[in-house]
Amino acid sequence: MTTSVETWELRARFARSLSEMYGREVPAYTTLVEVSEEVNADVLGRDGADAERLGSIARVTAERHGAIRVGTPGELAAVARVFGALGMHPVGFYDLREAAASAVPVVSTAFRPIDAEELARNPFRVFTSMLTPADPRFFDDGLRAEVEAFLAGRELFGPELLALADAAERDRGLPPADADRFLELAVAAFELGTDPVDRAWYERLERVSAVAADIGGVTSTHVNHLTPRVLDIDELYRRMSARGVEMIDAIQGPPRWEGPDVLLRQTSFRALSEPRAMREPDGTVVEGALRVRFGEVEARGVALTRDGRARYDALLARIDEILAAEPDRVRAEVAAQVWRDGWPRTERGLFDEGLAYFTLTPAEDRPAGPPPSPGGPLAELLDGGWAVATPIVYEDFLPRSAAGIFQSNLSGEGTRDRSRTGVDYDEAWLAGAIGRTVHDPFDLYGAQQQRSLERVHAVLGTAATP
Ligand code: OOG
Ligand code: NI
Repeated sequence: MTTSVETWELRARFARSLSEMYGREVPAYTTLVEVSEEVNADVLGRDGADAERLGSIARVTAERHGAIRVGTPGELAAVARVFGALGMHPVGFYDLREAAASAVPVVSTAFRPIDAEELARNPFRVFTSMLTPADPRFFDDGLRAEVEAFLAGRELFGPELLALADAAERDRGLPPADADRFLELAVAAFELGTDPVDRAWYERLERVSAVAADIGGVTSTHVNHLTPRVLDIDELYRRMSARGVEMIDAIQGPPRWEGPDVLLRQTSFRALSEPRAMREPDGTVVEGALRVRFGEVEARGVALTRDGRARYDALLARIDEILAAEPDRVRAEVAAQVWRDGWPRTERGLFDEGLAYFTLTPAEDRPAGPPPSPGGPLAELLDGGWAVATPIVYEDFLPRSAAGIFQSNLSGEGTRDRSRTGVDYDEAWLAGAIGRTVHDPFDLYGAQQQRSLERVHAVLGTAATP
């Protein structure tokens, strides 16, 4: 029997091939990756081991997330099979219809590895959105029927790709030749399409929403951005701007401040205009141009608990309130002030208040002999040097930031009929549509922390306090 290419290796190779393809096709992405690597090297030189607190430099350098958009539950189920082959599982449910001010008629999830070990091997993740043509705020009955008919007539992932994907998921890997073929087909499925775009149809959808046109106006899907991870996003923003790349006007997510970085900070630059074959109403095919692929970069912080997340949301709301009342103030400054008032300044503070997740490990240089009070509080183990807490990095996305990223890359506002009520979608609906468990991100982080804590108690011979 030939040794098979294991799931994690398929994922790592897929991420690398996708990155190569994207770099060939979108040169600005290559610049972004170069500048990110420069910044990461500088931060490592400046901060030493601290720079690797939230992931080794090897992981951070290789780390990417991508984003794709599909049209139907069936397409979402198919893409889940492709990602399943790569050890990427649906995590979280995001409703961007509400989060965005412009028309963004999609609901989303993220496909990613869920085990700490798998994440450490390669954390590649893909933010995946599905169009909601059944939502009457965006689509009237006539247009909905046309969109659905158009989507029913296309095939994003062919039978050979899906058969290989199923085999890879079942066997947790593929024989080398099948692995090559699978990766070739999988990467090709996410390249920009070459079929001529029906201009009139595309433009009709664009009037509803540029996202609707990007999804339902063409016959294939494509990666619309691929995001490297950077250790100092403010510095990256400055360097990209200095190179003449026009960035969106802000960094999404938490502000820069002196305390621990939480969750996720992101920024992007506008989609570039790319040549695309267009079919005119009279049937002739001409060269046109579309702006659909853009660049984004992110910095990741510690994962927050439900309480931490509630505080995060409340503080963001507070920033908005202050800015609404005092519109002349600078957002970044207001935000930093609100952060100083609202968060503990140290990781330990986050831990003690139950706001963030940590991995606990027995300290290597712990005192000899058993800890003083074996049933005592965990804080004692940390204070006495028995155990150490390392932050768990946030592996997911933020709906408001995602909406900002979508929005900053749309050509127009689109339209929406606010007098109508939306259709409900939720995590359970998503799970049913794709026939897979949709994992709750909080549960995943919580279980990781809990397992690490149990190990600490087992090693130290201590007991968990209720
Ligand atoms: C996805 C936008 C969301 C992020 O990083 O928050 C996203 C899209 O534009 O399809 O990728
Ligand atoms: Ni993104």
